[in-house]
Amino acid sequence: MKSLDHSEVTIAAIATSPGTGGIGIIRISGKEALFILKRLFEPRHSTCLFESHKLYYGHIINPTTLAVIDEVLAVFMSAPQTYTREDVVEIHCHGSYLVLQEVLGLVYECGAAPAAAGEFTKRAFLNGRIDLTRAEAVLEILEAKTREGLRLAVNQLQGRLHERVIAVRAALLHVRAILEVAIDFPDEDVDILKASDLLLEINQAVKAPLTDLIENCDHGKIFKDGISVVILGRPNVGKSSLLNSLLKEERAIVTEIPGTTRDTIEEYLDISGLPVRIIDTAGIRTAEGAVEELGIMRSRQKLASADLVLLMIDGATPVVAADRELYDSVTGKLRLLVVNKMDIAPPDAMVECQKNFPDATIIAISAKTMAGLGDLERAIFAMACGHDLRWDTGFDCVPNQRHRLAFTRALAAVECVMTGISSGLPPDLIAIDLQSALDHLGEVVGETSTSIDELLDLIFTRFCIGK
Ligand SMILES: Nc1nc2c(ncn2[C@@H]2O[C@H](COP(=O)(O)OP(=O)(O)OP(=O)(O)O)[C@@H](O)[C@H]2O)c(=O)[nH]1
Ligand SMILES: [Mg+2]
Repeated sequence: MKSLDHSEVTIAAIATSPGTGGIGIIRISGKEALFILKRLFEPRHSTCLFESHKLYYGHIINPTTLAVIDEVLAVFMSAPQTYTREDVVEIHCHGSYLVLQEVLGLVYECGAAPAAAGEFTKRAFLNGRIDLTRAEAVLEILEAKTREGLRLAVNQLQGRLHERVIAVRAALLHVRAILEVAIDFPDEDVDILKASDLLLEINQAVKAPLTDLIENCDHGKIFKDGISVVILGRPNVGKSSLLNSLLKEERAIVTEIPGTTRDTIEEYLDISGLPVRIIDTAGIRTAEGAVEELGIMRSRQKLASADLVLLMIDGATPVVAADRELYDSVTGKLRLLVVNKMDIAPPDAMVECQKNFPDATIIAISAKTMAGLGDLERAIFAMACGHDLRWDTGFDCVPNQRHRLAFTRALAAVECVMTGISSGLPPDLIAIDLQSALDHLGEVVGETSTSIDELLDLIFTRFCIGK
């Protein structure tokens, strides 16, 4: 069978998230989009001309049975002013998932193929509407968990990263032009830059910005990926109360009975732009039953994958050996000792704690009155980020791991270029490393001489269907 070029196949998917909503949108992209719409859609006014980018009211009809499926708004958007740069149709149905499935089924029957994950955005890239960094930014916007993560993703979608890569590439192309002159006219006394000037230029226009981009990735990554924080402690110290207070909702059950929490409970928090997955766990003790034992096992599993552990003790009761043992059992992770119930703690509670945990960073709180929660959030942020709370991280863009790898490889090649120039290597040999640096930068934006099919699959399958 002849393999079809992507542009020959018209694709369709439900573009809104699964579940019931006010409206649900079916998106169709490709040459057949309008034809399919015309087969299924009965406009209210027979004069409907399907003008581009105009919304029309009407009904979706099953073309075989003529049954009315839904009352909808439909829009045809003519290429190239569309998300994919192909002809695009969107059908705005009622948000019942059943209705959407039925309409989508009819769309398929009329000739569309199911879209793969990320295929709309992939087409936008393949048709040259966006570069690869912007395509990835779409995914980052969908996945952003905090305002800061969103700000970074939007910056990337607006092309900040792309611009920076293009600037570095332009500088490298300039160096290549100089080398080519040297290759083409080896015996001529052409006016090319001195080696020292050339090295200076590469240092400023290529090496420094690449190093900067790699550092941005290392320091800013945490604002995109976030951290996982586990609340650990003996039963009844107030772990679930802390989770609720941080979330400002009664998420977990709180009682005075030790052993209340059996399963782990996970929620997301936004601490000044830092995405924090906070996990409440079952109190650690010798279990009184199979269910509690399983819960305690889960607590320990969560502990293994945590970045930071809040070891909680009850400030109203004396510190016991089990508290210290639990604290010591947490190794290789960031740790904070949280002393809870300060509202009913005796006056010497903190002195006692400091005596028992001289090595710990201690935060005193009351999950009940919310006292000290600001200090706790600041401490979590400072531990995770290595600096104090700031609303704006100051990054204009934060490359992802794929970009970082390409930048690191490009930087290594650039260093070879610099060594080559300073040691007077023949220009045609230097040009090989230079081309390699250019290729690695090309991978970032999606312009490379080598095949990038695998790379594209890797990137776009992380998307949801319909995007
Ligand atoms: N006075 C006071 N009581 C608190 C505070 N925090 C929690 N408590 C009480 O302590 C009891 C236990 O609270 P939980 O939040 O259920 O404790 P836990 O650590 O989740 O307990 P387990 O799930 O059993 O491990 C409840 O009666 C809470 O109301 C606090 O800061 N001050
Ligand atoms: Mg609990």
